[in-house]
Amino acid sequence: MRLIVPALSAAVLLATASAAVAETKTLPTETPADFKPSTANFDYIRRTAMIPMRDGVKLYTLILIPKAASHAPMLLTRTPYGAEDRIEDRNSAHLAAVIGESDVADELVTSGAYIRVLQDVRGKHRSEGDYVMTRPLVGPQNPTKVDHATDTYDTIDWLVKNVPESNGRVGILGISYDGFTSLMGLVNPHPALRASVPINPMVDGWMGDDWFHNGAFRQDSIVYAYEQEANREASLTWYSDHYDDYETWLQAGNVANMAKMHGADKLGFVQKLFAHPAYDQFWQDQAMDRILAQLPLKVPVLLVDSLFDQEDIYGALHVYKALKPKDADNSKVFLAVGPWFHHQQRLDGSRIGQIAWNTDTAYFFRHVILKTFLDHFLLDSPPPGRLVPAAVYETGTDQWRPMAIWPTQLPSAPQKYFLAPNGALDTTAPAAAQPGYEEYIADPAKPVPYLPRPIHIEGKGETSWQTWLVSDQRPASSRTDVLTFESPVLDHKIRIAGEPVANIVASTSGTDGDFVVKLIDVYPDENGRDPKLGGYQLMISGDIFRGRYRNGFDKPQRIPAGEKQTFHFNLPNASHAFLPGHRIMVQVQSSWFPLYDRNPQTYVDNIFFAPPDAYRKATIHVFDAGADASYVELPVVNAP
Ligand code: PG9
Repeated sequence: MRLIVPALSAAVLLATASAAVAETKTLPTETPADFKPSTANFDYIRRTAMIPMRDGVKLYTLILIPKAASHAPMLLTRTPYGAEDRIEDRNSAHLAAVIGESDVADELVTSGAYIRVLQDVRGKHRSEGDYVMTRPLVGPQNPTKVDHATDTYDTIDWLVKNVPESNGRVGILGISYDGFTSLMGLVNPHPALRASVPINPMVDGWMGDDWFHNGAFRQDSIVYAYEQEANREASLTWYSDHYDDYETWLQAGNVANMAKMHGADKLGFVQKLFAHPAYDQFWQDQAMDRILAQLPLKVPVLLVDSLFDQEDIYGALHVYKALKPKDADNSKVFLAVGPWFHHQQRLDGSRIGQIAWNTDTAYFFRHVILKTFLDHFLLDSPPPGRLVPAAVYETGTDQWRPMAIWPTQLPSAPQKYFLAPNGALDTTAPAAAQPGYEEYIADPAKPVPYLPRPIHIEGKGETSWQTWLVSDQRPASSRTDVLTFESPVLDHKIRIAGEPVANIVASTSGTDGDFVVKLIDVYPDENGRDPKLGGYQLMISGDIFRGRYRNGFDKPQRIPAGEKQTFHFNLPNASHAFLPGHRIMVQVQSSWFPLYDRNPQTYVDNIFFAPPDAYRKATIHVFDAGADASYVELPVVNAP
């Protein structure tokens, strides 16, 4: 018995175990080895590809093909913001829901006429490779063999060979950073690239787009660089520690301290910013208007500018200025300028902030200007439609003005408006007077806010950043450190088209300093149908200038304390009519905070690292009499 029991138990155990094995074998996975989702009822085909570049790096590319498409051109956007993040509703059978209004080309694509291609640039999101902020062209700033021009070329080459639904023609378009990549595509372009639409493109980050304006640093650039470069997925967001950005930046002292506090000083681009505060070779080599001016003009381009662009107000019109002279027969360089904030072209364009237009100007842009241009250059058989070389919206009279060339073909005459004693603004030069200047104290401890405080531009439903350029300037004009000069009430309309020029003759008790000049349309004291605009001060054009660059943007120089100096600079392009009953105003101040970093007003080599004791009050004199009178020159149009 004693011998039999274990033998029996072993047999039982063996049987139980083999039953268990058998049971596992008969419970197969419910997931098919090769499942293909059924998308038969979708109105589009979605494909993704890792497109190989010449250096072996593969770029993630999303291709959306309307089922109705055949022989359709491809609209390519190359972005650092995540091709997949551009998709509004990933789970829809309908392309219209998938693309959504975040895409300026949504209506063109959902009509079935175009194929949409979205690509992650190298180093971002699902693409391979290294990320470099607005990667410079191969050359002195980029020792590799690849840049956005080669990546665009290689992508287009792959697309025309691998998307059989296409007609082999490609248009590249995009807003801001994606506008910059649309410009890069014009450098040694692929023969299949037939059109480019850079919208609010970043062109010169030092002169007047995202990073600096005339040498004054835009502090939020650090936040942008952090969110862009801290990791590939852009999943790290900047933390805040005050509701009021004014307080946050004031407490940091200088920009380097702020960067260090967040760890942003470890980021490659932030280090480059700190190493290049002046307009040196680093910036000059990257300015897209300078680059494109040197190259043959091969691809038709529609440059799109926003009159109230809070990020890239400089770029599009400076590329236009560089390229238009090459376009002898007016057939390749087109322009659209609208009354928009940055990227508003894709949204509702019937108003900006408190200022309403009489139509949806963004709808007109997409459905008429953009469509006519793309159809003309990309479709096999374009529908009839008139290509207008330049369509520029004129605020004030609230209308599109078609023209051959902006703005030189308009009968314009520059007209000086002199800053004059007692806050006057006059077209005749003011007589000599005593003391011959207006005075204010610029205190870096109490810089002039660019928006009424608290300044909180991030957050749900927050639009103050988008619309700040049209915000009422009355809070500024009632400060003692802001000078205002105002014309009499106008008895006739004054149209302007082009870049106003600021010529400020001033002295400071410090050894460095900034000047902000704002050209303002003052509404009538009581304003008919829109009473809330009674007395509104609408900035038509305005910018900041860092005084150390008065003798050259690459030549920072100490300002001799107490000596009269001339600060001469262009303001952003304006297309506006000051109407009868309105007044023209110019404001002058020495800070615009925290949008721009504070000038310590004591000359230091690198303002990013200015020590606390360099920040000092300064007494500013702005001359407004006799031969030294400061002025703003307006590009006045002599036509109804
Ligand atoms: N203005 C943004 C940007 C462009 C290029 C470089 C840095 C920032 C943008 O909206 O993409």
